Amino acid sequence: MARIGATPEGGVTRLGFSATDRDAQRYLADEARRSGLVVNVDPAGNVLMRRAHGPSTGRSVLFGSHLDTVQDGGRLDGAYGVVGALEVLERLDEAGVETALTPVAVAFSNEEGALFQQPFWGSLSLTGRIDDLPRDPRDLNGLSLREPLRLAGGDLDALETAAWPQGSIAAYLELHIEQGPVLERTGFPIGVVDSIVGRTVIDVDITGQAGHAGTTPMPGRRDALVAAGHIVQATERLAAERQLCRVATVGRLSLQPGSTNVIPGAVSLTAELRDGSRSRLVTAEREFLDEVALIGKQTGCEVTANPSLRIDPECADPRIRDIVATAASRLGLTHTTTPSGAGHDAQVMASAAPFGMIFVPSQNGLSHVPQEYTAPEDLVNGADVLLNSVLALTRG
Ligand code: HGY
Ligand code: MN
Ligand code: MN
Ligand code: MN
Repeated sequence: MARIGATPEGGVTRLGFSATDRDAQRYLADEARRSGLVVNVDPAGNVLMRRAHGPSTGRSVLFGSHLDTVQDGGRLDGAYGVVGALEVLERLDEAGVETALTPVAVAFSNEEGALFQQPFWGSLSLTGRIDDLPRDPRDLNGLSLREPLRLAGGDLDALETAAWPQGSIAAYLELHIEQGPVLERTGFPIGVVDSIVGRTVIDVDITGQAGHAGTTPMPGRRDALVAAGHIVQATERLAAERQLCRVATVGRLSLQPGSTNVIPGAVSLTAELRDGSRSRLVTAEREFLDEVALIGKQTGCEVTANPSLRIDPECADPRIRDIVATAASRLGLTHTTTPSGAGHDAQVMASAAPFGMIFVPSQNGLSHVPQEYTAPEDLVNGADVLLNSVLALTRG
């Protein structure tokens, strides 16, 4: 899988709904079919894999992750959980295991939101949260999602039919690299996730006055990038000094016209705030909006700030946490309880089903970079824990 979208630095660029992402989706589906599994792509572009013969009950246990990556990302974020899920389903099938609930492996579409800026596209659709999605999604270049989604086997006009009926999902499980340093530092091969951080993204547009960089005196300038600089610092302070949220990042910024001898007239940026508490996120957002308005006044720029994403923090289900911990113990693997600072489809699935997550160590805690690495032995351990957890959950 890591060959699809491989970068010279050893990482992967596989942006959601790009041609490369489609290649990965096709490769996955071909592998699953070769193993005798049944593959469907839903209207949101999610790939769903099932056994050809299964229980007649309508309730399912879903497990999987996402195949898309960030720009210049790693090989494992997302893909590990999807490949692991396919392997688990194949093992169940090869062994002829009979289950009470239906095991379904899933590759969610566009989890990262790197090209089409809506993250969790696939899981929000599958859980019926269409109101949280843009009506006419566009990528960073303004191109519509309609055609890329169709090429991926989806259908923008039928998006609401991607939703599963209430109560049809008995549980959701996700296997993922930790993406942080805790497991490696503490020496535990398995992390049992207890909670996932919440996230608010605010789109900020700043309009100043472009002009000649040589002739326009400093007093009275309305430099949109200077205003943006204040906003970047205010974002950092929000978490680092004021501790209103756990972390805060300006990850995207573009300016117009972008010439050495022209005063920047317009800037767009995103501020991303994360915390484990929903109410703290609400407060941090309000404080941020107040501060941004003040910076607009002080710099003479027109500033608009609109939240484009609000994803709640969520807690894993105690019963599923127990099942994962027991599976690890039986395999002779020590485990620790850990929160997730990264977002996951699991927290979106929380609105439809109880969820659990299994973490494996990330070397040097690195992720969203080409250096992302987990030792093969650790990857196998995680997949074994997933297999045994799915066995326990599908028993009913
Ligand atoms: O950004 C995140 O936390 C996740 O990797 N999508
Ligand atoms: Mn990621
Ligand atoms: Mn991920
Ligand atoms: Mn000139």
